[in-house]
Amino acid sequence: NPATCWPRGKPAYTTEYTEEYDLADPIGSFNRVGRQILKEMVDELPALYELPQKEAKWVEDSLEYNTQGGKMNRGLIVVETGVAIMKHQGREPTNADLNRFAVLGWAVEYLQACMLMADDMMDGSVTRRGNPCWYRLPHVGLLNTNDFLMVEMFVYKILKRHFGQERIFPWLMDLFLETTFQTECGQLLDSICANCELEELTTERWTLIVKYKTAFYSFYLPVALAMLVTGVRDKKAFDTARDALLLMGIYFQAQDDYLDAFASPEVLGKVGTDIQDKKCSWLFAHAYHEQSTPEAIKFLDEHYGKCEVGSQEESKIKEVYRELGLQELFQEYEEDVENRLEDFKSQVKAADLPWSVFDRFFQLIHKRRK
Ligand code: DMA
Ligand code: MG
Ligand code: MG
Ligand code: MG
Repeated sequence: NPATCWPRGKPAYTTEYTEEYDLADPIGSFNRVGRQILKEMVDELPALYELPQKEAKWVEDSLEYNTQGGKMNRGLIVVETGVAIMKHQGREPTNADLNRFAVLGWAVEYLQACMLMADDMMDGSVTRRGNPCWYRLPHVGLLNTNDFLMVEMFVYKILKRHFGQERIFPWLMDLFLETTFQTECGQLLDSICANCELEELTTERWTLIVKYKTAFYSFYLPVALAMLVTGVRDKKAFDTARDALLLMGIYFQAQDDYLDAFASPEVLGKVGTDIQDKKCSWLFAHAYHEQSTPEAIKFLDEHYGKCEVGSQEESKIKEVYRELGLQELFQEYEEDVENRLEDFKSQVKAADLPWSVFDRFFQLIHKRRK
């Protein structure tokens, strides 16, 4: 590209993968690619962008802090799905294939990191992955805004470096841009709840919020990437995969909402803020609309979104959730999702996709405790 080929150095492409990607050590191998990508991204900052050492180090620290140390479910799924699709096609993935799946997995992890950095600031959260949120560190503060924008751009740097010379590059770009926008729409729907009447925080609104803020980027994106890069081109296959994955993604956020109230912060790595933030959570929407009693509504009207984290009122709201039988209702919902997912089996097979991908993804999250 004549417009971006700087005089001070050209964009570098990584086309060869010399390190062995060992599928017997999926996490170790995936992490190794993560280290390589982080290094590639940081190393070119002084030459290409004239960043002095101090600033390059800042970016390195931010990437280190925000992109590493998660469960990496989304990233690992890209690799697993890529392998499963190639085998389904009767092909054996090469070492380069495996490394490239992992690179796309890391692009998803970077997108996730940027979304979480922005989310924690908007939600007023205190901890993430067992550490203080990045924006909470005294030397970071509002600089977090630039840091998460940079992490977002690193998604495209990863794509350009590793896929920039391939025909599917514009499709990968488009998928990431589209998914990012969907997530931002979801975050808007989620954040505007603070300005809504409790009456408006319904289970329908909840479904819309979580489909956009979570399901597309966490579930459809990793699988769609693996499909694109293994040569799947059938629109029907993408439509079918999307339907099944959105169901799982919506369930995943229901779990996140449930754990926000009922999991211990030590296990979860974060302190729940949904009650203080007046979120349209799965628990609240069901408590206020589906399972409500006049007493519960009265208490929620008085205190929901108005009490502090760790306050007596917050504990009482969780008590109300319990009394309304929401823990039991959640278990019913879980079973319902499991059954509805089974219904997709024939469609997925008809679309010539390996069912194992969907099954595995579901097993990974089903009844999770963190
Ligand atoms: C997460 O919603 C959505 C995005 C796009 C990060 P959330 O605020 O419930 O997530 P968490 O509980 O991890 O802060
Ligand atoms: Mg949050
Ligand atoms: Mg949020
Ligand atoms: Mg949450």
